[in-house]
Amino acid sequence: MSAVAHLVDTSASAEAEQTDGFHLVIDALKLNGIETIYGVPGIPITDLGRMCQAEGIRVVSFRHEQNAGNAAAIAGFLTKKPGICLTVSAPGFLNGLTALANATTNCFPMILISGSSEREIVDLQQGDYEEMDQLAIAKPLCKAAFRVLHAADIGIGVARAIRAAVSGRPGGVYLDLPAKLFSQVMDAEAGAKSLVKVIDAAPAQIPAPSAITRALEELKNAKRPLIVLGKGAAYAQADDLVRDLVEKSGIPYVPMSMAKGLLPDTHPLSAGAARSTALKDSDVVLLVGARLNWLLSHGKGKTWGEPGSKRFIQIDIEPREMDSNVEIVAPVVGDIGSCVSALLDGMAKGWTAPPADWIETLRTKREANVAKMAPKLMKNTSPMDFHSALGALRTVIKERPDAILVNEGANTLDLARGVIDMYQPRKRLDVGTWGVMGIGMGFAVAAAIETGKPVLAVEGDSAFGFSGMEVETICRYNLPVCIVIFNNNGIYRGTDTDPTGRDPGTTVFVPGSRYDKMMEAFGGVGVNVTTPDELKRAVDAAMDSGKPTLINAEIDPAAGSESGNIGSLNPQSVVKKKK
Ligand code: ADP
Ligand code: TPW
Ligand code: MG
Repeated sequence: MSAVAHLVDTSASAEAEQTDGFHLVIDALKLNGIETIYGVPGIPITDLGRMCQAEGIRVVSFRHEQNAGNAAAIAGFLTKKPGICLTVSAPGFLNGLTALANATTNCFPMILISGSSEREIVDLQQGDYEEMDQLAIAKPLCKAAFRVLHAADIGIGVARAIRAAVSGRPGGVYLDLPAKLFSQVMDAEAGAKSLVKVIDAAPAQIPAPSAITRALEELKNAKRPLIVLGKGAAYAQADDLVRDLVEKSGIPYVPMSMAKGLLPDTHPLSAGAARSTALKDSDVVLLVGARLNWLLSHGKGKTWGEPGSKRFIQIDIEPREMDSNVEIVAPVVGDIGSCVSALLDGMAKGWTAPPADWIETLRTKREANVAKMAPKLMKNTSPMDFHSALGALRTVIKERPDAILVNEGANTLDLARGVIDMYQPRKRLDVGTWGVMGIGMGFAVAAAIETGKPVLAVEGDSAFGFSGMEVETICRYNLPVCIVIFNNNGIYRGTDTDPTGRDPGTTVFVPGSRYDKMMEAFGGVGVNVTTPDELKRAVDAAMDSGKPTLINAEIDPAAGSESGNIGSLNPQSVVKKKK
């Protein structure tokens, strides 16, 4: 039997071979190189999952759709192919939708495929099982949304979803598949012909030569140029070109969080450890796959020094990103590989390295900052604080640069980002543009599945709670994931109290919780540690063995600060209420 022709009716009266919606969906996905699906089973997609598995697609079943969705999203980021999340209707769809919206916000290619209930009943609002107008709800939260009503359109529907997810600025796509579609039967040969193999799903977008000339002029006139690398640059997988751009231009760079490791953080031109000075004192800034959103203070304000002191050049595949916050004097619209390659061609015709005093200023600042931090990272005390614990993990990643670091929390996130150097591209996965909690276990599962590399998930105790049930998934699939919980007994700190004395404070958890026991419940390894040395030993053991491991790292409950590094965004009441 061919890959696309499945015998549905085996009775003697059957004349032609037939296929159905189930098989057509699977064949369409396989034809387009989809190898893995992340999801949660149930009506009407239980059989779809089973049949995908039988047909050789890897199906990773989660405990909650949001985590499956986050897995799909980060699979998309890591592979440049759309990550697929499969859910049931209404509640399952809604659970997956947060991840779809987050993927869209972060420019990760992902397709949320949800089963849905009968159109006739939904549209008359007659109360079907899990009734919901899912397409309408998904639309404002993703890049594109499609519904397929006829088996003969499945090929086109899947093709459109794939193209929409990965072409141009990548993002989330919703594909609505009503229950009735799956059992629709059609002639197998016609079905096979209806499938579409997407050719050149994310075509190169070549920048205009005039845009390149303009950008090079700006860079040549700069006295204190700076490159900012964003996660778009990491996504583009143009690693050698990006490295050449930095090294051949001699321009220092600052990596955004998920662009860390695109060049090693120890690179002589990295100004990561002198970030504030680099942003404030630079005069011309080349943004490569990084938006001037809140994470870059919208390109203005104190962060960027004197008003009018900056000229921005921006490389981005999305034309409308230009001038979104401040004027972009040299927009370079195209894919990062093509744009950087064109800049390098232009530079080859004549280029002078930036003034030495600028490089020296940043190097001095960087060395001073690194020296200031060093003693904090070496303390071997108990209870641990964030720095002493992170000092141990920094060494782990230095010794195992191919491991993938997943990171979420507040202090646990902000301090780990600064302390843990990354050495290879796309090894740091975190909360991204929204600063969303709950990505941890979904990202960890997909990182392990998609890359086969060991994963170290460094999680605030609160952050972990958003996806913690997936430790069962990690054990079930026996993934090489080591979770370290920075257990400071709460959100930001573990010291809050209820002024009335009635309840626990709103930001604290059960004191002395032992998250390691959760892992043991499912057959994984659980370890409780109280010193940086113990922590390092436990992580090394986990990574050597590849066994699912959860390490509960006891952190001083008083060590953190409110909202980590972004306390300035946290409104606080200044009004004292009279009793
Ligand atoms: P960061 O948070 O690291 O600063 P952002 O998510 O804000 O990064 O920005 C990523 C940018 O990269 C987006 O504007 C997106 O359009 C762009 N982008 C994504 N992929 C590519 C690509 N292949 N070529 C060019 N730009 C890209
Ligand atoms: C979906 C708000 C930001 S950070 C955080 C919360 C709840 C947890 C911080 O505590 P944690 O880290 O993880 O223990 P630490 O080291 O500082 O103690 N809901 C969502 N996303 C966000 N960002 C929040 C709530 C938040
Ligand atoms: Mg905490």
